Amino acid sequence: MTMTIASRCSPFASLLPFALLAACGGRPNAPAGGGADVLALMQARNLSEQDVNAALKTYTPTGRHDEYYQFASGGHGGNLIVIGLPSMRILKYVGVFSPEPWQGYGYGDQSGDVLGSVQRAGHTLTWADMHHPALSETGGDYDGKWIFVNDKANPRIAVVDLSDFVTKQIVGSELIQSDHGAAFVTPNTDYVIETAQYPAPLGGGYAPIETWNENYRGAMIFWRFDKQKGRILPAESFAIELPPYMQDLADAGKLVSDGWVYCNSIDVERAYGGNLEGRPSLEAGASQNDMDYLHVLNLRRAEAVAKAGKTETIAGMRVIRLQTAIDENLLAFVPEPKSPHGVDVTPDGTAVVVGGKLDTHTTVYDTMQMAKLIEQKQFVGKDPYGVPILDFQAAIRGQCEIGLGPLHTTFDDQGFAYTSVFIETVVAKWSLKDLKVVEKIDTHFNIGHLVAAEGDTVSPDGRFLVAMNKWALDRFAPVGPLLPQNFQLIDIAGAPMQLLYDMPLPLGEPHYAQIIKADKLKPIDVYKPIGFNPFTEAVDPFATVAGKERIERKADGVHVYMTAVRSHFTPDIVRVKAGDTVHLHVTNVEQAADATHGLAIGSHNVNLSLEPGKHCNVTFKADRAGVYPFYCTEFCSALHLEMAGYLLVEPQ
Ligand code: K7E
Ligand code: CUA
Repeated sequence: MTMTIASRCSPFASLLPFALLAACGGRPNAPAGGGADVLALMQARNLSEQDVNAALKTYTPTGRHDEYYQFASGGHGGNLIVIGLPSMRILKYVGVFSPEPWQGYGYGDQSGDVLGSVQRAGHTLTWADMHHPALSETGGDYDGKWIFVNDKANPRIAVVDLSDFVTKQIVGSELIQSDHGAAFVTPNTDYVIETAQYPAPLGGGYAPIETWNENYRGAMIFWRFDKQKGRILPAESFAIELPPYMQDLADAGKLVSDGWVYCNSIDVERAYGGNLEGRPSLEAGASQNDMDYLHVLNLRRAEAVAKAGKTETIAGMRVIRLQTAIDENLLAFVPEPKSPHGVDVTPDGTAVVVGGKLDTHTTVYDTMQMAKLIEQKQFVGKDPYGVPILDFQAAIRGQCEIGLGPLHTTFDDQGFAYTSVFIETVVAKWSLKDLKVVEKIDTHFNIGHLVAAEGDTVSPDGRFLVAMNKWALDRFAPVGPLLPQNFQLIDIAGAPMQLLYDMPLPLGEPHYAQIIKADKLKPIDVYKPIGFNPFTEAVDPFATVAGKERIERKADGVHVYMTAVRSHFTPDIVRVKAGDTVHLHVTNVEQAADATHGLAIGSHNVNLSLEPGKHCNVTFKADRAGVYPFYCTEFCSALHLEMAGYLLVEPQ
């Protein structure tokens, strides 16, 4: 029998969300079947009105695009995760600090040069501990052009180009041995900030840990970014030496506070562990004091000091020494409560919010007041290194009673701040006006970072917030002892906040993410003109034109000029001699969107992704005689399986 949706709806009408009621009322005679039998579905799947409401807010039908991109750090995976909001569908993993086979990233084309561009202590690095993505900004607002990410373990910064979602540059300095306060950009992306976390002798090298106070140091690097070139300019970058406290997160001032930089520190106790050597463990030693120091840096002045040459070059980096920073009045400290973590500048730039991990408050510092006190040199003391200290009470606007373990803060468009509260495992929404909590929502479980749509810009969007939870516990089907992290999408458009969606993140601890309006991005769909090399951003000198394919033996080896097109490689037989060095130059000569080919050569670790128009170069040694098939790794056409050939390595 056929029941109308209206008759099914009526007994539960009061339970139904608005959209369903509208459907019921609007189409009283809609036939059952398909998706019409909503109540039966709700009952069968044991879904509440709240569940259905959440589903309606996130479900994105086929062919419809998401309104926002979320760029999340891939944590240990060393790649960047691109997620659509509100659907929470993963759109891409971008290879950054780790090889990414699907993109051919790190497998021989020039991506290998990018991936391998920074070695540390003589080691090639194949992973990273990525923490904080930072979208490029113009006037304090995301401009959708680039995104920067850091590697905490092997201090590096990468530049990802959002025109093709490809990593174009990785830089790193031996000045520091770890980072955490990275990557953060200044409001016009003049600089990308990278701050060391664990003090060590500047520039590398050994010093006894007992000489921590004298020989160990922190530093903040300001990597100069050139928007024309889309590249960091190491030669124009500089650093500021800092005392051996563990500098934590940082943020750049904006609008009224543009030109200032704020950075937390932990371990002003200067504990360095030694729990088998008669000293307290690092963690116990580092949490003795009630206050650590918020670092306030005058970037404009630092820039001028660096320009005037008042620097010392250490490990190739121009460094403003600590004494110079003090003499030039470009660094001051303000006490901040117990083991601070997040430092987040408000959208209007007038305040900085700090969360103390062992505190129950967020502390709101007044940026203009601090600038005034520093300019007037109204200091109340000095640290052991002579850095001037501001009075805590004089520097703050107030504190908000949040709950136990506040970490990070993000903002909406209505004057509210949202703080992740780790120990209490909630998001606390509070008013920047009167510093009062208005609402809390549970997270599952133990939230780390959180991010609202464009929440760290001068013009947040509100609407959506994502809680990035460290623990997932029972939220997903069990997968063994190593659990994914849990991204929870929360609707913050109205009160109360509503949990919409749980998304497992199973490849590393993402830490931070940013959310940008989708229409700010204008990615290309093919490389133009044909033969374009994404890493040099020009037509490659070895680009191969259809009809000009050839194999040439030269002094440095055998050069193969190859094209790929549905559904063949030309040439499809490559003959070389054992011991030859082979230089393969492959151009995908297609311009149809999504007509991607791959090129894999067995036993030689050669794996290219050839998007339409793209050119790749790869060099490898054919050192062992044999017959090696090569083939296309993307199912590009009906005759994809036939898109293959042979590398014939003849004995000498
Ligand atoms: Cu995990 Cu920003 Cu590195 Cu906090 S950090 S949670
Ligand atoms: Cu080309 Cu499959």
